[in-house]
Formats: sequence, structure tokens, C-alpha cells
Amino acid sequence: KSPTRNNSIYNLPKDFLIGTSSSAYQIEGAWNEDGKSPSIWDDFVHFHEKSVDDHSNGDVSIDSYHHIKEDCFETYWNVFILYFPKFQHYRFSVSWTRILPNGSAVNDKGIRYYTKLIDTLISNGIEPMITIFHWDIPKWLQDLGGLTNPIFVDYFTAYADVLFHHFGSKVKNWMTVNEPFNLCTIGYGSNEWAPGIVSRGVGEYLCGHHLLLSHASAYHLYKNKYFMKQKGSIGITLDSRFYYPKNSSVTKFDLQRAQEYRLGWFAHPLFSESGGYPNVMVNEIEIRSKLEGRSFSRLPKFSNQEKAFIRGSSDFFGLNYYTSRLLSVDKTEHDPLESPAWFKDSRSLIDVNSTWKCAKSSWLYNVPEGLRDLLVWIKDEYNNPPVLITENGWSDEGELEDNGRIEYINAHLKELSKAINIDGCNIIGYTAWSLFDSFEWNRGFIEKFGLFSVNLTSPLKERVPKKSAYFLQKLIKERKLS
Ligand code: GBH
Repeated sequence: KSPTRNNSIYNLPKDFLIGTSSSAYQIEGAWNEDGKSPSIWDDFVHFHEKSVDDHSNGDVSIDSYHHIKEDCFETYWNVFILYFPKFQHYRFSVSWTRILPNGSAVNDKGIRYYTKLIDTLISNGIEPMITIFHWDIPKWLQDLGGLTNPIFVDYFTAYADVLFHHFGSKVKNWMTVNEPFNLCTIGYGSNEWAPGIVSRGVGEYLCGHHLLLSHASAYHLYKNKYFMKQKGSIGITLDSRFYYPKNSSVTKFDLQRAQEYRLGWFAHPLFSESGGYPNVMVNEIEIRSKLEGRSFSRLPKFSNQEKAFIRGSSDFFGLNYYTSRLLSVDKTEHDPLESPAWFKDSRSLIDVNSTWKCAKSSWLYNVPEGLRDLLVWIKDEYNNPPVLITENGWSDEGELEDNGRIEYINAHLKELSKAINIDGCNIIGYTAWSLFDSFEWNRGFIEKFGLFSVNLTSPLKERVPKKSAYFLQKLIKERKLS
């Protein structure tokens, strides 16, 4: 792609996709209906009620599961509201336990629900994109150890097989896993998120290892068994921040090393020329593990065969970008007898710039230039892979005049068009997070990310467009930022 194909740096290419996204547990509700069995999030919100700040849960949420009318698909609000701004694609996730409630027989009602959703999207000209797994591990699988048990790979592959088989003639874009970094470091490194396993520095890496193998296994299954007929593409969604130096003692090497621990942990095995984890992680964690008196490294090893199996197993690079950080390096020598952790291994100390504007979410600062810098980092590091922005968004109190969200999205899209038009990054499209205000994990319904507001107190759960929905509607038509 030529970097000068547009006369204006703020024009978006004609074939550039603009869409929006959601995930199953955050929107569907119907947590125990039509044969669905519990996932780790159902368990987490029911047994650790206080871990969710407003003590809410996703039992009903915005009830997307019930918003299909059997006789008239067009009245399915989720699709109607996608249709009127003319979104080009909708990225949603499938609830694993609606499809395979106990790991064996397929639940027809689950298949029927997603079939209707997919058909309705297609008949309205919206490209469905499926995230196979957005954090809702089946309880039956967590009982076996979840992502710390290598059997996860086989069950994940069997689940993906069912989805390709039933939906693959219509769905041409697949993402295997959403944000392995957050699932592994929060879910297996703290009790703040499901499954709430606190196994820092050990479980965290096992989780990542089995996710990478699961991803690659589903990828190869698709390529070997389905691609000839279905001709779709399949990738993964990773997330990161750009690191800026906190002070003049932070070197280029420090910034590079930190990003290798953050994004490279997952991106290197998939997109680098050599494959495998970044050398810096392999070497340092091996040494630390020895100091701790272990006979093998806390970071699991890939065989050469596994390395080759994973390397190149993603047709595109799905990227969730929200914010950036200032970095400095933790120089303390951690006592090998105290418990390890990814964040200790990474030695990354993070801070923010006081001029950055903060969202309703305390972690979310508006740093649009970080998106461009991260995209250039990915281009240089991984030989300019096709990148799909799979999430980017802003949280607020839920106001309909959501000027903060418009400002954020506009600024990020401007940086993104510079990355395309000036830096020559290969970017396929942009997916705003999120279509609706929905269950924001351990923040409950406190932080609103939606382009549409939802009336939670009404049984009909009406959706109301915010100003940002109209903003995107106009942008999709004009394809020009200002
Ligand atoms: C994405 O996760 C998810 O894919 C999506 O489901 C979610 O709704 C969306 O973003 C918005 O949050 O910086 O140490 O304070 C992002 C999840 C939330 C994980 C914030 C890290 C902050 C940890 N992230 N959390 S910290």
C-alpha cells in the first residue's frame, strides 16, 4: 500500500472498515436460560459479589439475548441500531457455555441464537466478526484447572470447530482470543477478576502459554479443515499501551524491553521472524527461577515444533488500544524468597502524565499519539502485518451529549490516519468499543463505554443513540476527519 495514496492525511481509505464491538458476558444476560451452563464470570459475580464495585452482575445485563423477535428480525434492536449508522462490521463474542454447556453435546438453542444474529447482520449489510473467546471460560473447564491445564487446548479447539462448522459459511472474520494479557495477569494473577486465581509469575505464564497454543491449534484447524471452502481470515486480539520515558534516565533499550514483556509476550511467538517468547523474557525468567530454587523456568518452554506451529498463525493483528503510560525501571533486587509476579519480572513502573485527560475509568487517559506510536512499533517489529483495531473507546457517566467520547475517537482516528498515510502502516479498520453501555466487569455498570445508552430499569431495555453514534454515522459516510 502506498503511503501517499490520499491527498489529505485525514482521509480514510475507501476500503477502510469502521465498526463497533461488544462481548457476550457483558451484554447477553440470560445467564442460565435455554441450556446455557455457568461460566467463570457467572460464578465470580455470584460468589464474590463484593468484587464488583456496584455489586451488580451480568445475569440480565442489557438482555441482548432476548432482543430477537422470532417473526421479524429487523426489530432486533442490536441489529437495528447497528444498521442506522451503517456500521460496516460488528465484532461480538460467542458464549462458550451456550454452545457446549458441558463440553460434550452441542446445544442447538445456542446455535440458533447466534445463527439468527449472524443472518440478521448479513441481511442488513453488516459484516459479522466473531471473537471465539472473550474471557468466559466454562465452569466445567475451570474445575479442571482452566487455563493452567494443557487440556484447555483440546477443548478450545473442539469448541472452535463447532463454531466454524455452524457459522463459517457466513462468518469470514474470526478472532480466537481477546486480550490474553489481561485475562492472564488479572484472572490468574489477582482475585479481582474471574477465575480469581492468584498464581503470580507462575499461573500467569501457564495461562499465556496455553492460550497461545489454543489460538494456534484453532488457526490450523481452520486452515486445514475449513479454509478451502469458507475462505475467511482468522487472527487474535492483543492489547497494549505505548510506553514513554518517565525521565531522562530511561533508555530506548528500557522502553523496548518493557514492550517486549507487555505486547511481545504474545506478539513475538505469533508475529516475529524467530518465533517463541522474546529472548529477554526467556533468559531473565530462567535466571530468576534458578535464584528462587526452582529446577525449571516459571516461563514454560515451547518445543521447536510448537514454535513453528504458532509462528505466523494469525492472518491479521487485532489490536485493542485504550491508553498509554510513562515508564521507569524498577531497579530493586526482589528477594527470590518472596512470591514472583509478571510485574516484578517486567520491572516496569508505570505512571501518567499530569496533562493527560482521565476518563470515568481511573486507568483510562486520553493519549491518542500513543496509538500511532504503537502502530509504528508493531510495523517495525513485526514486518508491517495487517492490523485491525478491534477496540478503542472512552468511558463516562453515560451522558447522551458524549462530547468527551467524540473528542477521544476523533483524535485516535486522526493519529491512525497519520499512521496509514504518513508512516505506511497497514491498517484494515477501526472498531469502536462499545456498541452499548454494558456490564464493565469488576466495575459493574459504573463506567459507560457505549455509543448507545440503555435504559436498564425498563423491562424493554430501550437503546438510545448518543451523539457519538451520529458522529460515527457521518464519518462512515464522509470518511474524512477534521
Ligand atoms: C477491554 O479490556 C475488554 O476487552 C472489554 O471487555 C472491556 O469492556 C474494555 O476493554 C473496557 O475496559 O491499568 O492496572 O489499573 C480492558 C480491561 C480494564 C484491564 C482496566 C486492565 C486496568 C488495570 N482492562 N484494567 S490498571
